[in-house]
Amino acid sequence: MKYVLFFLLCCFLTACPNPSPGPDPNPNIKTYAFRFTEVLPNPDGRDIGNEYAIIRNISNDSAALAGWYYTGKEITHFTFDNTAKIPAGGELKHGTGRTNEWLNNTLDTLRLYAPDNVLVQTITWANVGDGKVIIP
Ligand SMILES: [Ca+2]
Repeated sequence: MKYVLFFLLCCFLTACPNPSPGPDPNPNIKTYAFRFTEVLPNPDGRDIGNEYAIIRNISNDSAALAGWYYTGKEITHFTFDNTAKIPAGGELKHGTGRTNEWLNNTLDTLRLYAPDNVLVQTITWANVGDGKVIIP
């Protein structure tokens, strides 16, 4: 009986996963410069013209936003054509001048893609209250 228990214990220890953290599942994603850092889908008062998303250069170098794009429920595809470089840590407030509602209040998902079509970030919200800022 002791040998059976010892055998089972060895099998259990062998089958246990390694407790140390494994490699990042997608280490390349860290090399992409931009992320949404703040989204206001449902501003107080009128939504049109007041919704916004802030996109930040999180890298250590200036980077061009041109070619980056995002998708959402209300806007199927928007490509940034800003050719000016954004400095490291710099931000762009996007969307405040839009003439239509482009961020759904009840359920939406923004997906940010790099110019090489890699999905870099996904932000989802539901039933967001008036004036509530989403910080991913
Ligand atoms: Ca809205």
